[in-house]
Amino acid sequence: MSMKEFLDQVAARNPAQPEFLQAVHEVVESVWDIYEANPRFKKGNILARLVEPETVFTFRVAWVNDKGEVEVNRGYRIQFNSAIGPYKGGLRFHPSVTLSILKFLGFEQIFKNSLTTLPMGGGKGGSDFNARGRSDNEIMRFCQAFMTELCKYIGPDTDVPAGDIGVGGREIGYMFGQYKKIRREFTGVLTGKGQGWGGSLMRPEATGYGVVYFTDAMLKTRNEELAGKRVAVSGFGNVAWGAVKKINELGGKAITLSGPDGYIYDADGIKGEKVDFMLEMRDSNNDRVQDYADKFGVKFFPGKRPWEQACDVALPCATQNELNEADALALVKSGCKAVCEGANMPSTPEAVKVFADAKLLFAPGKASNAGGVATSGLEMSQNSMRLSWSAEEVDKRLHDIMNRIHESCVQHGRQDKGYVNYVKGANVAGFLKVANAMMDQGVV
Ligand code: NDP
Ligand code: 2IT
Repeated sequence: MSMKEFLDQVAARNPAQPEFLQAVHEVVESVWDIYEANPRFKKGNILARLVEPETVFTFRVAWVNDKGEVEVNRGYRIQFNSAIGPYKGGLRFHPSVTLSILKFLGFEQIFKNSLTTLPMGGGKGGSDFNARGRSDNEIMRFCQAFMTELCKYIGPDTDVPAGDIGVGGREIGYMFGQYKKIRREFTGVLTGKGQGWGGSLMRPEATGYGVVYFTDAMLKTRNEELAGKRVAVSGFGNVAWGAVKKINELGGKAITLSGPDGYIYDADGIKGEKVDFMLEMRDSNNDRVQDYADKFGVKFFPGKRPWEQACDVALPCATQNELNEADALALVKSGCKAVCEGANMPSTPEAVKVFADAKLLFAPGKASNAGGVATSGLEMSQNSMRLSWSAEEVDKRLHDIMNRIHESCVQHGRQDKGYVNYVKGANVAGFLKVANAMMDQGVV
């Protein structure tokens, strides 16, 4: 069977799942030559097994809002692959959530988790719940209703969810409380917990810090560093916040943030109290980045994306497909040297091609944003040992893991004249470990 035939078959089996098919295409294109060259993998029909989730749960989430009305949302948990460890991956609460989006995220998570070097399988879940304008009580009741069903399928050695868009420390707290009440056990069943009750220090910062460590490692391959660089950041949530903090620490300057309403440009750099204000914006459930412009008197560009600003480095940290071909061309034209994905699949396939053709440094999210789930893995270790490490200890491990992921990408993605194709490198390195584990475990 040719690669095209294989991909056509996957498309036919998964109609109306464009994001999932996009993620599958990228991985299959990267690993097809290795698959073809390895009769063992072909005999085991590894790729066909990999694209089929082990289990998919969907469930009704019914709850009562503050007006006394009954609302109904749909909940999901995709348990994609457990070849190298218990399912692990975040929960996303956003009105755009569909089965396709969660399957793409769960599929990406398999290879990302493999790259971290920690024993975690791939999973993802969430709901089409819209947090905009909700009271704290409504969020609590929704989280409780969601966990009342989810708690049947997860456990510290089975499946360990965490946060993603719309799910942060507050939501994890409400869900953990409900899990504990129903299951009568205090275990590390969720990560991203509060620091007084089993959460790891540095988990909130970890994804953004990891993205910046990875960016710095990429720049060093070309004898450059982050210090002194102008960095365009998108999003204003958890990942963007951690990235901006670390950009400042390494001497770079973060110049943009974005939301569904547009983007802000801050020529002085987003630093000091402005970084703390990002947390306020995120917790306000307001969905606006314009508040930043109003408060600090900087320019706001409604309905636009930050990629039109000249920058040295771009970190897309909001959501999937937020950077298209035209954006990529604009970045290349303005002299951008590195694009490092903080979000999952923020660049469209056409944008990725522009970056590859221009041979600029481009890191796919499954490698560069793996610091979040890696630190979740460190939280699981601390929970199992019933002790907690210092912030320095966790940060050091995170930094080491990001450097090792970078090395794996270089090892498997090195091409002509020293150019490193990080997409290929990440996919091949992530795939090999999982495929070999699946072969060892037989046809299951
Ligand atoms: P947050 O909820 O903290 O922030 C997400 C940001 O993206 C918000 O600014 C949000 O605005 C915006 N956003 C979400 N959906 C859309 C949309 N459809 N159009 C435009 N903007 C949108 O989430 P995180 O920072 O945790 O996640 C950001 C990205 O990073 C996601 O792709 C996530 O999968 C990825 N990621 C997260 C990790 C983590 O540890 N949290 C780890 C690795 C990757 P709003 O919600 O107001 O629309
Ligand atoms: O996309 C991701 O890697 C996450 N949202 C983090 C998952 C986790 O289990 O910490």
